[in-house]
Amino acid sequence: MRLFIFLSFFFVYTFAIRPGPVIQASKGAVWPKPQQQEVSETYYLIRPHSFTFEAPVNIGCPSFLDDALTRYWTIIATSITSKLEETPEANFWELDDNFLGYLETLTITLLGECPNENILPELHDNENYTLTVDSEGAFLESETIWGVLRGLETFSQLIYAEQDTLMINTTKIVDFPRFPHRGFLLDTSRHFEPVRIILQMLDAMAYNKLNVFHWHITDDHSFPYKSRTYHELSDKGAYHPVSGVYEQSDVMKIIEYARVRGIRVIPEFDTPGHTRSWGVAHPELLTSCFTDNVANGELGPMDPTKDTTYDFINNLFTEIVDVFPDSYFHIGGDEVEFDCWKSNPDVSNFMKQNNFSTYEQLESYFIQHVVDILDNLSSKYLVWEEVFVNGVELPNSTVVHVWKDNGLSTLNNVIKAGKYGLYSSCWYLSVLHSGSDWDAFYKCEPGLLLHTEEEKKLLLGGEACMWGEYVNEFSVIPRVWPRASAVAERLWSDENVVDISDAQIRLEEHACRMNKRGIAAQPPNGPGMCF
Ligand code: CP6
Repeated sequence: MRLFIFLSFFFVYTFAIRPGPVIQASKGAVWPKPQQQEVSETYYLIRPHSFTFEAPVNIGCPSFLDDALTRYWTIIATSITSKLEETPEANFWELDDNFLGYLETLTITLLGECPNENILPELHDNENYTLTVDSEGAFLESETIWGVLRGLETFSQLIYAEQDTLMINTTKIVDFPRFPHRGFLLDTSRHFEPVRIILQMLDAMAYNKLNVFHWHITDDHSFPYKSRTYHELSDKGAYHPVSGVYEQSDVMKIIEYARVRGIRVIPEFDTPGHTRSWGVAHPELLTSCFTDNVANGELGPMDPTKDTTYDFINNLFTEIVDVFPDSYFHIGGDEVEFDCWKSNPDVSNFMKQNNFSTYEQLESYFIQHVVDILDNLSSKYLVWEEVFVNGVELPNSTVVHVWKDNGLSTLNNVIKAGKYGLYSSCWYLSVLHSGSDWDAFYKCEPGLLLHTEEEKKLLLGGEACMWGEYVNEFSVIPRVWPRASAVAERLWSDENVVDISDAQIRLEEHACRMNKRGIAAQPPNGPGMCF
């Protein structure tokens, strides 16, 4: 009977005349595509409630692996509805030569040492893993807990629902990321995004093997970070002093939630431009703008001429480096508007005294101070491309974040100068095209101009950027997912993984999979339905 029902579904869906073409989803395909995978026709069934992980927890490894196993057990157990508690009738499946029986466990082996409980994810962590499902069972091996996390995600994606049971095909996967920095930027200044939205973003990032949350936390429009040192910044500069701020406890929660998923949190406090919100509580930080040599009441970028500006930044950044444990800090430096500086007579005098002939030199003078502050705090940093282009002296640990149109040549210059490069020019989630637009993100290749191995090593990866002007808590998740998944595959998978029609089928499944896990991803390919 079961066979009959199954075949009739198959017949109806495959051969019946349908009203219009629909992209069929794959089943149990992995997104982002693993570096190497062989799949065969033999399969196991899984009874989710008796399925177990056999893992290094037993030998006293960090409890966060334990938490990861609970998370993935829940994902697997809830990926299909109620009927599952009943044991599927074995008789039917046993008719099938490809049926290997029930998979009861995934055996996880941590090949390297079990790390300290408080270990943080870092740039250049080893995330490699191998995953084998064969007639002997299922086995996940990795040198590191980061690789175990990536392998668990892959394992959970291999399992698919068929009728009212869970299945997994035999397969052999050898996997590792192409790039070490696979980021997602979220702007929480143009619109405030509640903590629960950020936590969901981190879940979705883990489902896509993205490993850096770039938190563009402040900008012109609001200052939602509640500082211990200068709480007036958010008291006055946030949209709301209570409901529009991230408390210290919120920040801790986000960092920890990310950490146990193998995601770094890099804060950005953008200066000297994009700082209008700082000026609500501290107008003295910003440059007064003049009209016809009279102050007109408007404020521009930070005032680069005053020592007090740098003292303030030093105090605030000392706190930030303490609060955010990642060894990198994004110090911004983008889109500085010069009109206000040009209008201000004190700035003009300061430029004469220092023999600056261009405003780029003044901007560099400012950033050089910020860079010195970070060097003193032993923090490494990322900067937007302008900082490099303007010729600020930067140590080789600096990451230059390329964002402007035609960024490939800038990226090439960055790397030729021996600096690390990070790419975002083609990955603006705020830029919309009608219909399906993930393929443009997917087709973008950041490594085109790089040839030697040395050059390729300096390209750390990229980030999908969600600027916040036109998204709020109600729209940001479907705006980002699954469009950012296209970027995630470009950054994880081999550069030869460029087949759009293969990606389309897998992305269809992946978006549905995210939906099942509670992520409000939008449909990537037009008409269809998730099963
Ligand atoms: N905000 C900040 C922005 C942008 C940048 N920095 C931006 C610029 C151009 C586009 C999208 C976003 N909104 N702080 C540039 C890095 Cl198209």
